Amino acid sequence: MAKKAKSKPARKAFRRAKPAAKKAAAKRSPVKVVTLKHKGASRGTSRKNGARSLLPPPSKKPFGRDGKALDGVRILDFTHVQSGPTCTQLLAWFGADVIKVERPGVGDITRGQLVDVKGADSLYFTMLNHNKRSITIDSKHPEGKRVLNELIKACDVLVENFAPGALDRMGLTWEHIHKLNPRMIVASVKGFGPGPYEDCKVYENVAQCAGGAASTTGFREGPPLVTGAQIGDSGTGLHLALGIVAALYQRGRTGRGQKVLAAMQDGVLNLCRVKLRDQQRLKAGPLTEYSQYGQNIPFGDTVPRAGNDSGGGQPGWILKCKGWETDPNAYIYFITQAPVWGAICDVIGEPAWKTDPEYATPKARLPKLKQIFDRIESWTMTKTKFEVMNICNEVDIPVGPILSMKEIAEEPSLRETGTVVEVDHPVRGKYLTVGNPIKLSDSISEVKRSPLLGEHTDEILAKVLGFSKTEVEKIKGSGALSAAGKEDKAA
Ligand code: CAO
Repeated sequence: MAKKAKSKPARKAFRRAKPAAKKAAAKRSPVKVVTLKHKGASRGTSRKNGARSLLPPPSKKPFGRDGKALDGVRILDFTHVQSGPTCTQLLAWFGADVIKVERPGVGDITRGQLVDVKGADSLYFTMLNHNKRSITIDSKHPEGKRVLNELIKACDVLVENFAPGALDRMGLTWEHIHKLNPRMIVASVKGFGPGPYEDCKVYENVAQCAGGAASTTGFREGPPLVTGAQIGDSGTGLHLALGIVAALYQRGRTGRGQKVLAAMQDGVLNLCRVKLRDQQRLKAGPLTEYSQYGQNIPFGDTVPRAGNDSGGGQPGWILKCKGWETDPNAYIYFITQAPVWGAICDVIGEPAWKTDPEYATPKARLPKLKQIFDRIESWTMTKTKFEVMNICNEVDIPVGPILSMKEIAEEPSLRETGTVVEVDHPVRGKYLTVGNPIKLSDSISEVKRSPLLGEHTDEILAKVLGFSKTEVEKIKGSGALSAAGKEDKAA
């Protein structure tokens, strides 16, 4: 767990502590609270005309035509299921050469999960493994280990999300990897960080529950709920990707790799940060922006589920729109943002509320939010969600239509930005996927189909590792690249 910021006297005591005591304290927690120095005081940041002097002169090539952000970075991708593959897919979209190592015969378990087209890789797999190359290696076979060692020497980053201890059981300990390649960054997703649960296997919903999302999601009177957004898996993959890019940047200065850990519980909690904020605010009294406050329902000693209340200081709720009786998504999220309260009153036909002291101020409105949203809903129910969207946006009222996955898949603007992309696959044919959600103006992402199992085995052995034809045949003959250790005729 992160160490609490020290109070002043405690900080003084820490400074006075003997070096050995300091070392021991630092060992207990990897998190160090440091005092930031003034910019000018730090070394190695000499700047000329505001730019780092070590940088090359700005490229003259047009934006988007000078390679990709992570060109030259090679990733040994030992990931499976969702969390790890999300991370390496992002790195591949930014230009890294991602070599996915898969178990011979079966590959990533998701290739065969939730299958919709017989004989083809599932959408579960294809949508998480774009822009990668695939090589099959039995990591427990002696020849397989030899190939892996060569890959470790040839790559910059190893990414894995095996169950705790699995990488070590393969013989790929940090010490082993670091000895072979001191520049290697070893990045892992695990369910939990160091502590009582560190040895547990974890899937998405376990992380949502352990990270505080489930206890704060749903309606107060109902059970905890998990969300459809994969904040445990994809959310942690995103955190890990940032850690890797930061480690690569640091390596540019230090020349050495490091371990990067993103624990799913930590990632979810980071995304639930506002709820830990509210936990502490409870000491100061009820959480007035939660609708249970307006309903005179007392608060307990922990953050309650807030239904569709907005997380910030601007009250919001999901309201019915025209057609809600038959369309499960004919709803809109409506925010009664204080600066546009006047516009809201005009739109819903309650102009007197603009000056009525019972409604005119956010404070006066707080205890009446249910009644106010009921009145707004009586207006939204006369319009479709898109009509509400158009009318409200004209006058700057923040609202959001509840879009179904069908509507998102068909939305032309998402196609134009490359956020929703149609990809062609040699076995399954055309399918839709989510492209890179992060847009860089000088590193344009193209979405390339996911690899077939072992599709690039020969290419990687020969071109990346430099094995001769004879050596490749020898490795294949050993059975290290094929299922159940049998000789591999066609990897
Ligand atoms: N060759 C030989 N063996 C291989 C191999 C290869 N190429 N790739 C994997 N294996 C082996 C592993 O070495 C491991 O063997 P041991 O148990 O003998 O060490 C075995 O396959 C199973 O790996 P695993 O334990 O990681 O997989 P699992 O299906 O049992 O568990 C999961 C899956 C996700 C629960 C677990 O990997 C995990 O907790 N990962 C960390 C958290 C995480 O990322 N969760 C998100 C998953 S997405 O919802």
